[in-house]
Amino acid sequence: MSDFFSRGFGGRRRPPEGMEDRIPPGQYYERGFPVLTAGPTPTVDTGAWTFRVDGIVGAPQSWSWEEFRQLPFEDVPCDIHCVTKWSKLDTSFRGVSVDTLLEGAEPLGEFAMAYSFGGYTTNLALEDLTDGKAWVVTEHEGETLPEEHGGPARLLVPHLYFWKSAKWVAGLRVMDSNEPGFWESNGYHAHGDPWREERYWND
Ligand SMILES: Nc1nc2c(c(=O)[nH]1)N[C@H]1C(S)=C(S)[C@@H](COP(=O)(O)O)O[C@H]1N2
Ligand SMILES: [Mo]
Repeated sequence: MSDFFSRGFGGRRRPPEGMEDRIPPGQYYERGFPVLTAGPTPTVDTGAWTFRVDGIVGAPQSWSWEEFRQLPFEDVPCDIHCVTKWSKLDTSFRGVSVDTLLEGAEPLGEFAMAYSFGGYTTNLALEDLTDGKAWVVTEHEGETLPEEHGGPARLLVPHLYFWKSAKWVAGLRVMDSNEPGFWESNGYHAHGDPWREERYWND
């Protein structure tokens, strides 16, 4: 009965034994994969899709869908943490490391704005996008990334709150200052480390 009620009230369940230390402060264990989108879901046709690295770079980059598919893909097992307090453990994605995408671009700034089809933006320090910490992913748990979760491609930055993982991502614009993106302009923290509870601008 208590199991029925805890599931009935939004799935605020305790994590399985031994996984408690993987839930950051103030978060709860979620078994599902909620969809959180501000505004309508854009339909992005892979025929028209490109991914760009632009802004202040020595050599701007652009890949078509077919070109992107030729890049080296990696499996990314991870836990994800949404600022609305759900954490999903032991999920996985597959995609291209941002290290690979920045390789030929010669970034000349320390920050980037991830921008999406549909207009969403989120800012990140390059330090949080490099050294195996961020990917542009096209698969989730062995399946094509569903449209509502950002397909055909989304940014994945699992060590930061999930609003940094821009769905329908179209590119990274390198910047010399840390300009706020969509949620960051609306009170969310510039950095967003779930282990430090960097939820809102004054946290
Ligand atoms: N383009 C775009 N990306 C986005 C969002 C959005 O509204 N638009 N929402 C963000 C937020 S707040 C979260 S928590 C995650 C949710 O991803 P999901 O819907 O796959 O769970 O996507 C992030 N990326
Ligand atoms: Mo979120």
